[in-house]
Amino acid sequence: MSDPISKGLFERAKKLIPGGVNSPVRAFRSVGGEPIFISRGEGAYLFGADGAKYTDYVGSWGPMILGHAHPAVVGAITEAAGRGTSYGAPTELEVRFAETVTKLYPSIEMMRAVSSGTEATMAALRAARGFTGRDVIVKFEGCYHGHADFLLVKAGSGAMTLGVPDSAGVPNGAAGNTTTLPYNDIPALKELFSSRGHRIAAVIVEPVVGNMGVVPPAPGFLEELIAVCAKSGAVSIFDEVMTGSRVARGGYQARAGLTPQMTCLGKIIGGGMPLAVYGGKREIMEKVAPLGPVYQAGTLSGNPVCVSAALATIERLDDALYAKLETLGARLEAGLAVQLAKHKIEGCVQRVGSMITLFFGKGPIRNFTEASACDTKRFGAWHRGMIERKHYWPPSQFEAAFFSGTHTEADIDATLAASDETMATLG
Ligand code: KE4
Repeated sequence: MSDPISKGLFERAKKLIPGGVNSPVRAFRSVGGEPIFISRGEGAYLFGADGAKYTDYVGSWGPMILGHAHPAVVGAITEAAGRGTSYGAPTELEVRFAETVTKLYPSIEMMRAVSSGTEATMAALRAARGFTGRDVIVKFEGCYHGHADFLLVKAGSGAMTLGVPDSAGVPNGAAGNTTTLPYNDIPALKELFSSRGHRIAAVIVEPVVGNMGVVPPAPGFLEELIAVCAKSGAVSIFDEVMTGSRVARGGYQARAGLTPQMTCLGKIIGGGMPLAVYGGKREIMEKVAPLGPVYQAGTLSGNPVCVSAALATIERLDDALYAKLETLGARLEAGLAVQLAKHKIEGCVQRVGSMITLFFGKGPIRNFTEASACDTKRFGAWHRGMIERKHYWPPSQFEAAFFSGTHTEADIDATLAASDETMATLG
């Protein structure tokens, strides 16, 4: 349950902000709780408005891989802000940022900075459509790529039909060129491309899904996706907004040795500031204005404060960090799996690096249909128990949890102890 101060703030917020929050998942609606209002973060911890200390596994939904308020990142922001927060003109910082990102992600030959993951995927798909001259885009059920109209689409009656809006306010026309397939379904992908590949502008995919909970790619799925795109002239787009520099310094593409034609980045790559990236093959990106006919723009794109935070973050993404995150992740994953067996609870734990999900459903979870079968009520009860014990887990069964380089084995063990106590109450 939330604290009296959060309750009071929530009542005030709900009067002026839809649901009292500036992004829906923060409202705790899917876990039957009320949001904790946070006053500050420090390393692995968040502090509620009432001063209560929580071990944090949301990490601002992924960006905080170095922990909250990292001194070097805060220092870089402060120093940059002192020189002015935005000029609306090119800077040396943006050149360094582009050189750093393209070195980290060699598949990105040319890139553009934007201010959110939504902007990055929206612009990448527009560039792909402009490059191919085609309209149809393909996404996968359970993957989320931001809230652009044509991405808020649920699967049509069959994979062969075009999408229908998955949100009010999205006109049929906007959804009509989006086809949705089941994630990890290679036959469905091949069938779609054999019949309609010539009309497909791009396929966008979370290379490891975080947005239905953590679902890794099946062996060969991403390789096949890249191959059918190359064969048909469609553009393969890895949405690495979440996985980028999370599962490996160079993202999942580095971890798996894959080369998509375009990549979208956000969260960590922006140092936890409103900074994201889209980019890829030079021949595609040269279609983007002012060089080419695909328009895309942004008042604050690449501003010096955000870029300074990003560079301070990226330069600290070293091998020791990822080795520590792997050790902590393996400890957390094993501990949770043992508890499910001990308490005879149907569930599974799925993890790639330092993104992890505890599913209350029979595993393995390979797609949205299987994720949707999970017991969200039981997840809600477990989540409330964790919040009561001051472990701030993402408030949705269909999200990934994250931890940082500032988390310790003692933090993980304390979280496991809280989970063990909570599972004992689930009945
Ligand atoms: P933003 O527009 O929220 O910066 O990024 C959209 C986006 C794009 N692609 C992927 C793979 C993403 O995970 C996201 C955003 N992730 C969610 C968490 N599942 C952000 C949290 C929120 O919506 O408040």
